[in-house]
Amino acid sequence: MKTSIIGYPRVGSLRELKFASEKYFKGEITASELHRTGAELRAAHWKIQQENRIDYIPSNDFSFYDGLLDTACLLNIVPQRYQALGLSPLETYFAMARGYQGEQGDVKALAMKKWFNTNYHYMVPEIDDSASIRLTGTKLFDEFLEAKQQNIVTKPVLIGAFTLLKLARYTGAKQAEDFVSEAAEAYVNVLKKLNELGAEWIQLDEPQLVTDLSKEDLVLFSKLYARILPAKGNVKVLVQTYFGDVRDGYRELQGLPFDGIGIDFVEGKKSLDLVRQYGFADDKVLFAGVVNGKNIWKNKYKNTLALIGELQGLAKQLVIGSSCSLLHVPYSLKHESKLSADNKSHFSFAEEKLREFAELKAMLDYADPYATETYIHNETLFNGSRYTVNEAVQARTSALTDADFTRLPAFAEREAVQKAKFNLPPLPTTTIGSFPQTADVRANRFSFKKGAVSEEQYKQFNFDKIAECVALQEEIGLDVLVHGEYERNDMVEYFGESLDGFIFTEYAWVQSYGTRCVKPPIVWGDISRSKPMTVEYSAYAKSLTDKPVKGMLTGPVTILNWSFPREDISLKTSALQIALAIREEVLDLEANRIEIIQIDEAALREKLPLRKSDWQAEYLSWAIPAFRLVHSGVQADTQIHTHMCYSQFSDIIRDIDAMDADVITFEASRSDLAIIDAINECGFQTEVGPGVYDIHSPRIPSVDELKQGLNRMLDKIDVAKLWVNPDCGLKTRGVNETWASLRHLVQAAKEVRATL
Ligand code: THG
Ligand code: ZN
Repeated sequence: MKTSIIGYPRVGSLRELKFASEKYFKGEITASELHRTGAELRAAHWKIQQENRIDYIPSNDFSFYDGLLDTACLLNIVPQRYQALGLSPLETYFAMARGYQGEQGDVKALAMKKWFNTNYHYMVPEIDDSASIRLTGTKLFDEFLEAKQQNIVTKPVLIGAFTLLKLARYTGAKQAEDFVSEAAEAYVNVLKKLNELGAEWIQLDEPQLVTDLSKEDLVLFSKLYARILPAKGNVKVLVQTYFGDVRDGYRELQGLPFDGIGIDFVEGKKSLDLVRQYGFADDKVLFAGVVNGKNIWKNKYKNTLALIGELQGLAKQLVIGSSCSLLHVPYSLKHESKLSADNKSHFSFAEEKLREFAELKAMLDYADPYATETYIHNETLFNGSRYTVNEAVQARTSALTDADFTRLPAFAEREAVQKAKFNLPPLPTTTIGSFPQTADVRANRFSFKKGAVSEEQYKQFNFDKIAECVALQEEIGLDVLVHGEYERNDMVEYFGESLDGFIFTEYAWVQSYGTRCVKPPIVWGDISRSKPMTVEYSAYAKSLTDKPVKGMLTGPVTILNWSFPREDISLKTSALQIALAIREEVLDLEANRIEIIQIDEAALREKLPLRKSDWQAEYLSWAIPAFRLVHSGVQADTQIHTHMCYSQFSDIIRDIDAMDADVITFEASRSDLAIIDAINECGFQTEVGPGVYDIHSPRIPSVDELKQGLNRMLDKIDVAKLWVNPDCGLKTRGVNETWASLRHLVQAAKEVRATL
């Protein structure tokens, strides 16, 4: 049995690429030193795949920032404003990724978006009417040759033409359809070049195929490949899909002259049925994703062998592989010194997944794989429950009734009570919660973790920061204050660390975008709260001011979405357990005079299923109630806020309103005023704070521009419902720009109020 990997993580097991890139950005190392780090990582990654006898080892899965950005650069999709900077190719690439401010000019970065249903972000290629899509780059070929020099004939990978054209943003009149011939020609030239270099296969990633496809989409796909595939020559073309099944395009895929089709049998609910029903062409290789590329749990060989057994009967040529790129899992367990042996025995990160392929391959060489020691050992791992059980928690989640999900009195009555109580001016001003995590804040946390400062010293430092932050917020005249979240690393890590049922790693980093990584907590058992998590800091902030102070919590859906979930119980059950734990925190905050409580659901939109038909049944039907469960126990005069980071939720606007928060703040400062129209049209009851400026940039917005923004919002939104705030937390911003921007924000609100 042959094995294939779709892609491997690239940041390095100790985040070597992140540190090298950041040094390069600061001018501390040269471009060639950065290239050397890249080459070392690639060599190490190829070698370990080779050691595990992987037959189809990918190349060009490496990236200095993002694979779709690499594809855009390979194919000359570089907007004029970046070309005009006159920088080197590497510098132009980073200008697109991160923006550029310097002697050559001042341009913003390309937009960034979530990669399908993952926590990874890609850079959105931008295509204007003057764009000329053609093969101009060499990265794909360079890395193929680099591996070849190391005696490894790789399978180069590239994002396919369909996914590229669908994910790009069109800034002129031309649309995807207008670029079919150019794009096809560019991929034809890629194939020609790979023929010259002696490549055996190319993997074209087409994850867009697992989304709901229209007739036009299928026409676009077929047109592109009808032009590209005749140029194959001696190179075999694998069209690789992942993150779901290809129910809308299965027959088109079978009908086109692809040599291999990659299908995900882990996340693809209908994948097996499709192959059973329509068969699989004898002249094509089925690259079957049978080992989960997103979870961190050991593969259960019993199930995988059964699946492989059935697939062998359905497809004449079969290769097994990961369900998606291993980019979405951490590197390796080898650096983890604090996890118990028992914990570790159940985990499989990228390196351990390679080992699983080596084992599957070895087992399948035996007439009876089920008699192998490898198999028997694997089975013992799944005997009995591995997870920590908390019967009280299970009893509480199963005893929930409708009343637990319903806050009373209803919104309109609460709104009146709260207006009378808080007596805030019209257009009240606030922030999303976090303030700059400056070097001293990080250093304090780091010293505490290392044991260099005591818990008292650690806390005192944070208290001093809070005092400074509250005083400044009062001085500039914000209406609803926050404590600043100096005690938190990542918001999900923070709550995970404070709750029972999660466990933590030291090095299990997963790339989120560019050089930025997250270290998701792992759900290891039933979740509960043994002690208050945020009350001390919020109560301290409240003791310093007469203004309302917002308590800051992360909601159950976001905590779960940004963790590695357990797989023996439903996501719904885990979400309800987390919701009950956060609910206790909400009630404790309320008991400690915190009258406004924000429960962030930053990631609610992100895990909305890729297919519309799954939205309600698989997700919203439990995600929205889980949020309601958190706050349904508070008094009418406690005000519940929530915050969402991705404002593309026009399509689920009613579900958002059904979260039944009192106020929602969200990102809206970019061109995205569509959401304001949606709010206007659906009779949204929740009060809203669409961000009036973009915190993802260091730019300080002027008072005039903020006033204009507010006035535009007032055209559509009732003044009694509108809040004034930045579009997200200020954690990644600098101190000076933060306070300058907030001063302008308060000033703008005051000037607009005066005109009401
Ligand atoms: N937390 C988690 N996931 C997220 C976000 C988050 N996904 C979406 C979005 N926010 C991603 N944004 C970021 C922003 C900053 C960082 C990571 C993801 C970041 N990471 C540090 C780094 O890579 O240097 C490491 C984190 C740390 O030092 O604690 O800055 O907010 N879970
Ligand atoms: Zn946000």
